[in-house]
Amino acid sequence: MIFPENFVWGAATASYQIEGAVKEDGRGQSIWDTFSHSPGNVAGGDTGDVACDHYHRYADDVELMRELRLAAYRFSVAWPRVQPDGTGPANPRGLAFYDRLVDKLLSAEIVPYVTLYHWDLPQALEDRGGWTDRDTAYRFAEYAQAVHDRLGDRVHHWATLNEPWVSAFLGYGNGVHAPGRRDPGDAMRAAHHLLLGHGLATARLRELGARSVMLVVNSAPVLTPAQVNDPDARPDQADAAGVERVHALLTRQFLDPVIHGRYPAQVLEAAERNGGTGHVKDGDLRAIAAPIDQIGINYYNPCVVEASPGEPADAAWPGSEGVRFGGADAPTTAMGWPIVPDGLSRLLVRLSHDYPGVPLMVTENGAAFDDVVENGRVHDADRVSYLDGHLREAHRAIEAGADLRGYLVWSLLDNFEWAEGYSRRFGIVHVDYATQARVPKDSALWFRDVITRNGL
Ligand code: IFM
Repeated sequence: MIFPENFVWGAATASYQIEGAVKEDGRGQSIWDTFSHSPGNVAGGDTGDVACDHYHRYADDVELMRELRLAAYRFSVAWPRVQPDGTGPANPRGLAFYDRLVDKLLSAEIVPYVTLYHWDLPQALEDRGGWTDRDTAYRFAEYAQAVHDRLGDRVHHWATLNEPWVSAFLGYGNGVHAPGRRDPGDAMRAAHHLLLGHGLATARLRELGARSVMLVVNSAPVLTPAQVNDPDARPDQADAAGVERVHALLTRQFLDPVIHGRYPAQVLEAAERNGGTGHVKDGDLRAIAAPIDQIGINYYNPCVVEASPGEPADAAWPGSEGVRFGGADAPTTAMGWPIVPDGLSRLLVRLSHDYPGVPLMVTENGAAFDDVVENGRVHDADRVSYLDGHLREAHRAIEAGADLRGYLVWSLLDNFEWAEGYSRRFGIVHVDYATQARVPKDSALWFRDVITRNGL
């Protein structure tokens, strides 16, 4: 099973999850510093203060990437390193870290894919309303320019936001993520302002000459329990309407405005029921629809729903009244997420149908398992099997016509898994947090061979 020529193979990480060094070189405070230091928010009271100490160990980490033959590395820039208070002149010492990282990657012949926002909003902006404040979108475009001004001569692949659904609905809806706010109307407003920030930043990056810009969404096929194991199962009318509504809330809420310049009816209805649509101003949808070059897809598991009359909306899903979210009849990862590899092909095929002409890239896919180090090795057969299954489905989607350009595994390193702290390990490289020793797991060696063969 061989992938197309020039298929991009790599791994992904994010700033707050791996960097540590939260007080170094003038970095300001982010919402995740505040949130993780507030008792009760993160398992075990873990914080990103040290994480994988990548800020100091980046050169060795890039050497490891070279040994694993990665062709691409997707990392994020911490906004509070660049603008400690979220506005104003760029902090050259903060940018210098990414300068060094990019140079090191290029010397290892690894193509940098830079994500501008992977959830570490400067706390100073949150104090002014965060993503519920329209001004944050304009500040984001300015920040994007500051990063491009410093790295744009060497970085050609840009992602604006990582998973705006998570930022909006876990950050402002159910409060499981920073900043920990819980208001459905705030969540809907945050989602719109994130999109506006994406559109403004995209236009700015293009003016500055960026070659490729994408938006990265967390997406999933929305399925009834019966459809999980039987793609041909036909849901009844109520279930089918629930499935399409949740698909609109999860995926179309972001991709329809960006690609088609309009919100789906189900999203407008959800906004109407939760504070209205007054935050959507004239011209916003035109700005949001600034052309992009690729859609980044982060896929882990399907979203399983069925109609349940009278069910109130889930706090993370304004507009989901009458729908119950459930599990699937499938094995699970250490996150409790069902393992359904063909969810990936079903998703990619649908997205290529709904957004024709826009290439896709799997910007995250991977799994947490309870790994153990034995005699200096980690035999993570469960992760190898997860990755193998999903790559087969990625290939199947390509054969079915999806324009899939690459696959980035989540994650290069075990890291700070947000509200789960360090209790969940997603890396293909094991990190001993006491010594910071890195041990490539069997999955890393397996992935290196996949890259070398350009296939399975
Ligand atoms: O760790 C996260 C990442 O930051 C965003 N996508 C999902 C991963 C696993 O939960």
